[in-house]
Amino acid sequence: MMTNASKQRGFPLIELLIVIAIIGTLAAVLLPRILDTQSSADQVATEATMVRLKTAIDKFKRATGVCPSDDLTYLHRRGKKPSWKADNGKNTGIESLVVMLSQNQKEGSSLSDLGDALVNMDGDSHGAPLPLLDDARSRYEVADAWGTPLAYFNKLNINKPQQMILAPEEAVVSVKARKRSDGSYYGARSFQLLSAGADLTFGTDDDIVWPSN
Ligand SMILES: [Ca+2]
Ligand SMILES: [Ca+2]
Ligand SMILES: [Ca+2]
Repeated sequence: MMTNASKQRGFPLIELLIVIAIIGTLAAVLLPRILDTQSSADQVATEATMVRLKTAIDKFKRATGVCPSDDLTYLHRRGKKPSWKADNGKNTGIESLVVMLSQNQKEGSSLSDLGDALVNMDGDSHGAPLPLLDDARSRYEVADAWGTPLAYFNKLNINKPQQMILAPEEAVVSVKARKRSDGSYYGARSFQLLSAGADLTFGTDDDIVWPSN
């Protein structure tokens, strides 16, 4: 036969279970929102970096008539033999953009203030200083807010996949420029910047593309 004492001991347990259930429900409701807020802040930061690069590309285009190359060849074509090291074939598009923009003030723009957004995931070296980048010799990429290097395609090579290393020691992935639903490339007449987005993977729905229309 159940005593009054054992009945009373039962109530706190039920209350505890109810409290746990409430906390669990709250966490289930609020956590995705908190993560969403962080994710959209990262998206805004990534778009700001892209706008920043777009502004620099526009300046380069006004001064030279072309968009920066994505294969480190543009200065070759102008007869200026660069003293930098040969390309290792990885992350070359975005590296080429950084190099082109960092040659001189007339055509380019200092990217030094990008700070932590300047990464070198394939660990290569430029071999010569970049005048507008604090004499950096690392062959930098520009990363999105999640730390993944952006992809940069010049219109001339927009249909060529690029080989990229997205984090140190990771395998090489092939990255394609993003297409609209009608099959045309975003930026087909100029250039395309592409972020892998929150899932850190290129070619998925959360990728962020510039130009975006
Ligand atoms: Ca490289
Ligand atoms: Ca690099
Ligand atoms: Ca993605």
